[in-house]
Amino acid sequence: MSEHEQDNEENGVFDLAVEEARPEVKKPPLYRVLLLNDDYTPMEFVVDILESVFGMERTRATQVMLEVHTKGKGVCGVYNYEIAETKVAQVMSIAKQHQHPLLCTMEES
Ligand code: TYC
Repeated sequence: MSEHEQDNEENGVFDLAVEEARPEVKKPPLYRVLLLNDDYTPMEFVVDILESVFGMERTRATQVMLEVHTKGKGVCGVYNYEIAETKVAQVMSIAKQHQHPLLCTMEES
């Protein structure tokens, strides 16, 4: 054993590989907010929701509503967790107030 190693052992010091602290670069996950189709919620009501909750222009809101109507579901927007959760809660609350069965969900994108 070298003199140096002996010294280290006596001092309770060992050679350790130390990794440089890397800057935190992880992006927060994003979530798609989805509207689901049903047979009862009026088209006009869905368009109003897309305008008021998701800030869409009427033409875009109408396109998205028709996509949900024909394909079964559609994306209203992509947000961080907190904002997505808030949008879902807002849609569900307004739909409930008006007694429409409209469903809104979120999924990681
Ligand atoms: N399918 C509904 C109707 O014919 C319209 C509708 C569109 C409902 C989108 C829900 O997320 C929805 N009145």
